[in-house]
Amino acid sequence: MKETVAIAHPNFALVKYWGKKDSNQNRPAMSSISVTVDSMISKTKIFKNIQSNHHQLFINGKEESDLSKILPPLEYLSEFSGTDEYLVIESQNNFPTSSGLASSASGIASFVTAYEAHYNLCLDINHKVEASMLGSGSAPRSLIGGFVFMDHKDNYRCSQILKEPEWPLDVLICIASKEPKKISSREGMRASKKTSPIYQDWLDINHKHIDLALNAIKTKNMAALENVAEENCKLMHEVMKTSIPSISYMTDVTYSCLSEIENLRSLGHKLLYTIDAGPQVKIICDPTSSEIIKNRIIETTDVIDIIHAGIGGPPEIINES
Ligand code: 2P0
Repeated sequence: MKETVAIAHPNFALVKYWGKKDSNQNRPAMSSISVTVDSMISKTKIFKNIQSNHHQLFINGKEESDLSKILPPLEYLSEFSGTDEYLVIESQNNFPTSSGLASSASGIASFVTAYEAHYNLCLDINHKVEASMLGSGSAPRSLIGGFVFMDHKDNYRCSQILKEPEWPLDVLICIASKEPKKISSREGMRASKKTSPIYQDWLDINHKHIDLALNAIKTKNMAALENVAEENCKLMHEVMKTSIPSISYMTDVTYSCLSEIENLRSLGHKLLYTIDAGPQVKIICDPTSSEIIKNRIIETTDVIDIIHAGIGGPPEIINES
């Protein structure tokens, strides 16, 4: 029986998406910019389900009862394949799932890539963006390697700002906890849009942050990228905090990483941090500083682990024999 396997990498936003324009179509209310990382992988295998007459999704070997993220992309793509086959979808992550490490983005991007190849569809990027976005608003960015811009003013067009080898930075993912998050991004975004008094300010500043980050990336200006990415990150977490109920994904371990980052900066290391919907701290730095930064964070904080990644590429089909 035909099986198709694809891999995709997570991406971390430097200008973030937090809030939807339209929940039904899962459309972000703002543009975003991200970096795709290489060592973290979602691997998704699909094949025809001959055992039952419904789709089945397994994540890390466990069958999921909630198919709400996978069915919308699947239904969208089945318009192109013209098939009403039921599928088994087996997805595995080599990193903690649902804990602020963008497993939805890489999981959905790997599924869309596998589906396209399984049915020989040759979709253009805009259709793959549309399919991925129906599953997760950050997933289209994982369809592309390097630094990626998702433009909400141009129908969510996703484009590459720099290819992965063009600015060879390292990404250190400091794992503060492997527990799944208690409030999903979806619930959190809903609460922020409805209740945060600074949600409108967050929307209003998006355009400025996008311009600053685009310019910083194109000119490979680490200091300028640090300023805009950290300001954007702090503002998103302030939007979360001022929501009702107040949302906080950070823990004491997160804060101790931030304090060590300031120490490292005062020693002259070039680095920036970002934090998403989870307690993990992602550090982007010059590769010459990676080992020192890693050792210092391990020595001075209670992080469980640090994943050492580089800038990643687009999804790939892999043959498993
Ligand atoms: C981002 N995050 O831009 C932001 C920053 C988390 C914080 O996109 O509801 O899993 O499936 O569209 O994409 C995480 O949210 O949410 C996210 P849905 P998603 O990376």
